[in-house]
Amino acid sequence: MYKTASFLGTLLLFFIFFSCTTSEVEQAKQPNILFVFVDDHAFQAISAYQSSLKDLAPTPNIDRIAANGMRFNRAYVTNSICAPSRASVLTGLHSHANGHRTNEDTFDGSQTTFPKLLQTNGYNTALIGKWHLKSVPTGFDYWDILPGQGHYYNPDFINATDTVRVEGYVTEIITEKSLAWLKSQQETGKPFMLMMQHKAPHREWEKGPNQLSLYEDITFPEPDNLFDDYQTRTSAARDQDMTIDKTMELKYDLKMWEPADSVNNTYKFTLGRMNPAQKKAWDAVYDPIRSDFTKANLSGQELVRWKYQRYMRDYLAVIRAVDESVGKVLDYLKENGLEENTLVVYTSDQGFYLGEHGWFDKRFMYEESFRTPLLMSWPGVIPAGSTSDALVSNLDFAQTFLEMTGTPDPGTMQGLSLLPIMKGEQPADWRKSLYYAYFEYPGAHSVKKHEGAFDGRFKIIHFYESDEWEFFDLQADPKEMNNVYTAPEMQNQVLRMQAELKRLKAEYRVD
Ligand code: SGN
Ligand code: CA
Repeated sequence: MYKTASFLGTLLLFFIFFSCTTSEVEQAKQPNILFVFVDDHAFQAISAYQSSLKDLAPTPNIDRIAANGMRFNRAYVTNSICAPSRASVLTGLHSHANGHRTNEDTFDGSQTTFPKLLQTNGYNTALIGKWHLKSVPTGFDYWDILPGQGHYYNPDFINATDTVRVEGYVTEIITEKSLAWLKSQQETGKPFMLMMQHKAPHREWEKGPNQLSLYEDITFPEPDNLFDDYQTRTSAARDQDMTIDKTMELKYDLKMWEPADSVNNTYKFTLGRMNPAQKKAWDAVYDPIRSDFTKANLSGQELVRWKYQRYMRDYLAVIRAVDESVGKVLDYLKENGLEENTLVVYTSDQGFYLGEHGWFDKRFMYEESFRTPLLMSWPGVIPAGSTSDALVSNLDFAQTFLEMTGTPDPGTMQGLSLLPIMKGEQPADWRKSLYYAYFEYPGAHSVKKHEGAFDGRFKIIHFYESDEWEFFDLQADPKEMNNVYTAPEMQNQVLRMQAELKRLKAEYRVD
C-alpha cells in the first residue's frame, strides 16, 4: 500500500515536472518588479509617514503599499538631485564612481546597470516617464520618456523611433502607458521589471484637471522653522537661492499670471501648451485667486505665509494625481493575479523642502532632502504593516533586484541587497553610516558643494570649497537648527564622525 502510494506520488511529480518547460519552472520563481519612481516627493507629504499633513492631504493608495508591506524610516540618497540619483539607482554606484555628479552630466549608458543584468536573466524591462539622463536609455526592451523635465500638460514623449505629443495630463498619461505595457506582458511568459517614473510633483507643481480645486479651502500648518534665520549654520545655508520668500516666483511657481501674459510669453511651459478647454478650467480656479491676491497687497512675512499656502495647495494636489496613479496600477496587479509575485517599490529621486528652513527644492544634506520616501510590498516575503529603521540608500536597489531575481551580482556595485531587511531581519553587520556628496555648484539654487557622513544620529557636513563644517545631533535637534561643530562637549563625536567620513571615502574610493 505504502509502496503504491509512493510510486503514484513519484509519477505525479515526474508528470508535473515534465509538463512544465524549464523556463516555466524558473519563471514561477522569478518575481516581477514594479518600481514607481517619482520626482521630488517629500516623505512629509505621504500620510503613511504620519506627518502633520496626513489628515489634510492623505495619500491612501500610496499608503496601501505600506499597509501591505514595509515602510522604511531611514531611506537616503547618495546625492540629492535628480539625474545623479537616477544614475545611482541604475548603477548601484555613488556619483563619483558612475561619473554622473550633476544634472549637467550625460549618463554613460555603456555602464553595467541592473536593468541590463535583469534582461540577461530573462526579464522584459521597460521605462516610462521621466528619464533626465540625456543619453539614449540602455537596458530597456521598451522605453517611452519625457524630454528633459517634460511638461505637465499635453507633453511630448520620445520613444525609440519618434517624438509624439500626447493630449492630456502627464501623470495620467504615464499611468495609461504603464498599464498598456503591463497588459502587453500577459502573453510573453517572461517576468517583468517596469520603472514607472512620474514627472510629478516637480516644480512648478501644475495641478491636473481633476485636482484644480482640491485643496483650495484648506489652510496647511506651517513648519515652525519657516522663518529660519540660519544662525549657527555656515554661509552655505545663508547663501542658497531656494527660499519661498526670495526665490519662489509669483508668476511662474504660483501661477499669478496677469491677463496680459499671452500664450506667446514663455510662462514658462504651461500657458502655451494648454488647449482652450484646459486653459478655461485653469483660469476659472486661478483668476479669482489672483484677483484676491492683488487686492490683498501683501508684503513681508504675510506674503511668505500666503506663498507657502499656495505652494502647498498646488504641490499636494499634484501628488493626489500620483496617488490615483498608484491606485490604478495596484488594482491592475490585484485584478490580474500579479499581486503575490510582484515587488512594488514606491520612492522618490530625493526628498524636498515643504517650507522647512524657509525653503523649497532639495540638494542639501539636511534631512528633508537627504532622506527620501521608501515603501515596498511583496506579499509572502515582506511582512504586511512592517517598518524598518535600518540605514538604507538608493544605492541598494540594484543589488536588491539582482538578489531577489537570482541574477548574478557583478561584484562592482557599492550598495547592499535589502532582501534580508525586507524579510524582517537586520544583519548584524549592516552599514552603520552613509556617505553623501553634492556637486552642482555654481548652479540652480546656489547650494555649495558638500559631502558628509551620517550614522543615524550624528551628521557631519563639510562645505569643502570654503572649508566650513556643520555638525548636528539629530536626537537633540531633529530639525537641524543648531550647528554644534564647535561645541566643546561635542568634540569627541565630531572627531569620530570626521574619521567616519574619511573611512567611508576610502571604502568608496573617493579621490
Ligand atoms: C529645474 C528647476 C529647479 C530644480 C531643477 C532640478 N527650475 O532647473 O528648481 O531644482 O530643475 O530638479 S525650473 O525653473 O526649471 O522649474 S531635478 O529634480 O530635475 O533635479
Ligand atoms: Ca528630483
